[in-house]
Amino acid sequence: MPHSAREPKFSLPDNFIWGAATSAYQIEGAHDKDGKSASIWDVFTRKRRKIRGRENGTIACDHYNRFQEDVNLMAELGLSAYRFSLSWSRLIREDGSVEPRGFDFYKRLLDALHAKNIRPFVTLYHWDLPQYLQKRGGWAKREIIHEFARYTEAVTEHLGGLIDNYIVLNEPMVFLILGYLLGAHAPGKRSLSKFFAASHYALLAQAEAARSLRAAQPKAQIGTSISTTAVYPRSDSERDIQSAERFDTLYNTFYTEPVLGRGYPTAKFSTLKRIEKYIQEGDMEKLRFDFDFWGINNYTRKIVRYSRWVPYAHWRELPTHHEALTNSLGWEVHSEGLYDLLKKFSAYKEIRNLIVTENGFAAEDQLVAGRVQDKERIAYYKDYIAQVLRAKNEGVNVTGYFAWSLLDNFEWAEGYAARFGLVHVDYLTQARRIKDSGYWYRDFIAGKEAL
Ligand code: IFM
Repeated sequence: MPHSAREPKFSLPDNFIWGAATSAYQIEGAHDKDGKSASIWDVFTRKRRKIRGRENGTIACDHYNRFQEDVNLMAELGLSAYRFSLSWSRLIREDGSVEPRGFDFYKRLLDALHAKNIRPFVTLYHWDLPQYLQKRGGWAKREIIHEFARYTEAVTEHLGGLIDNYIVLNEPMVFLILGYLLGAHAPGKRSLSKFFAASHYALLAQAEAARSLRAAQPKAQIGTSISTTAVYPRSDSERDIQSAERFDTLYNTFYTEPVLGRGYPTAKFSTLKRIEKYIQEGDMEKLRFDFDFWGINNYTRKIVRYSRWVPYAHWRELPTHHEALTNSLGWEVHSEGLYDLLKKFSAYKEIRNLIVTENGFAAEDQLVAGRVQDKERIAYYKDYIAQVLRAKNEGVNVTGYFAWSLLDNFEWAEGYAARFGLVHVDYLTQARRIKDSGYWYRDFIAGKEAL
């Protein structure tokens, strides 16, 4: 797509944040450089039959060495913000001391972003726990609360002057269900008791870290990002409705309502009561935090029919429309779901502000004659962004949108085949090429492309 010299045709909401997102393990590579120790993903990807194509993030997009080129691409796209995560195992050594070379890397990245007027949104934890902490039980041990708080303090001490926007956790539901219950993600555990313990401790750690951020940087905006799925029952039958409610509870509200001071939502899903075993006196107060914003990550919806296994298992087999458009991972495209979710979460009186911190489309894109013509992704972005603006126009306090992802990257258990980037990465040469969707996003942000 040629560079557009056209004049803006319309104006977007004032001060709305238009960004793109990534995470450390998915793009950085340099898995053992400059004192970085192994994370649980470095270890998990070595296990057999866990990752499609036996791939891993050892090199990934080599962002560690190419971050300046990537920041230049962000500037070329006209992004006003960039969301990325810090690699804990780059920053804190096993003996608890800090690794200055790791902090230097993020300082250089943050400086490069500021030099281009791109606001950093920094995620503290996007799934890559240091392996030395996993050996001590990881999220399933209460001491993780203290470890996470110490790591957070080191971040504000060394990088705080360069960061105004924090996201504490990325998608607790995903790293806890897939990591501790289903064994599909690192650390590969399959245990109901570990899952409940880890869920409770992750929420306590989240609030403790958020309080430490607020104490160190009272003016910073502090948020956290949740994975969300719009859920609809397949019919009006009581059994379908109840299954959908259980699904909604586990996938949307289990990690939200307690933080808002409403307790664990066990009424609609009694199995969740098992978490009570891990609650100590004072915990329910401690895991509350009044976040400045809630990050909504959304890709798809689920239509749920009754099964006694919903939502524990068969989560991939839940029915979608046969004729529905899906991405290359089989996730149904349903932009109205994002609108419904923004309405749902904004209805909580304790939630002040929402930011869409991830949304995007996976495809097995091909680079043909130097160009990726990803029409389906452009259509996806148009539809989903229209729903975000619809919610905003109706009064929902949503103040930003981050496309997932800036770059094609390591899609966890799915390896590299599913590409989500606005920018294509050739993993053999590390050459970057802006896709048609990237040019579309650039022109849309500049007010030159309508939805
Ligand atoms: O790639 C992931 C990301 O790390 C977390 N949210 C969902 C994305 C797509 O699966």
